[in-house]
Amino acid sequence: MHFTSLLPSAALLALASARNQEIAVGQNGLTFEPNNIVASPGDTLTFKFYPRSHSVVQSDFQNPCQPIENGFNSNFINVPDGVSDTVFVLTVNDTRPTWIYCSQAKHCQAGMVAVINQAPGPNSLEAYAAAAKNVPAAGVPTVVQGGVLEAASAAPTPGATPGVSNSASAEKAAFGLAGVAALVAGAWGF
Ligand SMILES: [Cu+2]
Repeated sequence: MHFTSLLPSAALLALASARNQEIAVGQNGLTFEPNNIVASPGDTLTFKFYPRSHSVVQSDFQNPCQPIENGFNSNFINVPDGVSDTVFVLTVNDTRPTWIYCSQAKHCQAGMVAVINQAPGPNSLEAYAAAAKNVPAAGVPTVVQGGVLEAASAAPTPGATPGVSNSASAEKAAFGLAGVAALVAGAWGF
């Protein structure tokens, strides 16, 4: 086997192992569930919104409840009841800790925060939430970026990309890879 032929295979393997996780936004009070998310590069996170109006905004540890430049932002998703028809899909592209808050009113101060890939040490989700309590006002970015707002019916399904065991699942896997590639192309920058 030529070395050059190994590279596409490795890339395909990495994509084929990508997983999607769903995060409920505001389903049971001012919460992200789960709020301590562990994800690998290539994985997707699908945020589902519950009443009445919440957002998913990227922050950093040092400045809780404040957006970072070029960070992801879903804007407010208004949901009268039930669950939103719109979801916000993020593609994880590295393993660095990534901080999330809801920019609505004082939700961030009340603990509506989350982390992707929390690292061991003092920069814990608890420490972020504690610091958030003292923030006078949350920052409210207005440009949707860093992720994709899409119909819930079109969003990735939870779990692993299907294995290639027959022609039907092969088609499904190919579709999944195309979807992941499209999401990777739209992934947020740091
Ligand atoms: Cu909220």
